[in-house]
Amino acid sequence: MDMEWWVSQPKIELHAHLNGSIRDSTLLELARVLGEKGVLDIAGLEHVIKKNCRSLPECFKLFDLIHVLTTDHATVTRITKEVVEDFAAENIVYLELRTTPKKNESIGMSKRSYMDAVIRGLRTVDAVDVAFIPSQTSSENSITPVTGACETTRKKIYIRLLLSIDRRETTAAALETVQLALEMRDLGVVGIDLSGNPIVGKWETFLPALKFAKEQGLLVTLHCGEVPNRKEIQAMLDFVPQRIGHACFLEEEDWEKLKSSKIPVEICLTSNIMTQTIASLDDHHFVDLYNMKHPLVLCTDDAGVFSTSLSQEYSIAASSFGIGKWEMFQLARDAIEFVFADDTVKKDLREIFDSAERKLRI
Ligand code: 6MZ
Repeated sequence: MDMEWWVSQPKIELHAHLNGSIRDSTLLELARVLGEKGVLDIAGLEHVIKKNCRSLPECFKLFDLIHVLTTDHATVTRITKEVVEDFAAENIVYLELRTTPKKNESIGMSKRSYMDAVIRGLRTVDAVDVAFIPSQTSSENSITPVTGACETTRKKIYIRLLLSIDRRETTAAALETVQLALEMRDLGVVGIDLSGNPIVGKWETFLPALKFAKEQGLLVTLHCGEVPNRKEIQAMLDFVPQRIGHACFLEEEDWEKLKSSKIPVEICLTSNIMTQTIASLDDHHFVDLYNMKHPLVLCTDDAGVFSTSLSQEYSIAASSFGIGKWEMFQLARDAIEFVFADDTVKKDLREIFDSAERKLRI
């Protein structure tokens, strides 16, 4: 089956990091601008950005570099807009975009102003209808599509935001992010993610913030088992988050716990292979989870950093695991049940999939 097919089917993206999803061309442009200003030595930088396969530690070095390039308000707004346009262009109908609110006092950036820049980006997307991002004057939960482009070429995309806690952060910083998420609920923030370099930081540091988030009704997803860390994996599963990402290094007992808990897993095939977290697709836990009908959703993780797209992830899963068109369509549709948005959005998404099923004649 060709890529055109995977692009044409509606899809749901639940694990996408904003700064990992930036277009290569934008990153290179930003690097060149800083290079010309003498702020950055760009010798070899293009090679780093264009490199195709990097280990997990190399990835986190790259993220530090990306953050140097992107962490000012105007750039955050720009990349948000571009990332949403890119996802919408390949028929993602619901996107949960996650990002780590950042502070940079030297340029007057607070976690709140960083997030305001993200929201501005969402409001300026002009190729699509961004649904459910309330405008300043609208009341909570009102649907306010951002309009401006020609109706016939428009696609509709629902966006929700997750605020990420970086594993480098302190308990106080993590609590600040949760507090911010609560303040921004009216602006499409629905939950909290725990991410960052998995060999950095301790579970106990983040637990108070994650517990607080849960108590306040925010939904939580955790990067779980990206490296072998038995104690942490067990503690994460005992926390019973609403979803987990990756789940690569679970041992037998953890699998049992995961399977009986029915916690949905965000699967990022290319990311796992590129970072050498999983040796080959033949060894990927997708197969086992899929065969036993465990809730799972295919995601990109960092479409820019790993040069992939959600359509490509669908294509890879279908060809590597021998799954047919109809089954892949159902896999995408099943993800509606794991989104962090409310029932009205879920109902709308079901209708979108029903209508696509009729049109595509699967
Ligand atoms: C863990 C990851 C990640 O938040 O600046 N991030 N954390 N594992 C991964 N798998 C490879 N990919 C990305 O987006 C970039 C940040 O997301 C997290 C890292 O903290 C990275 O710095 P934002 O928008």
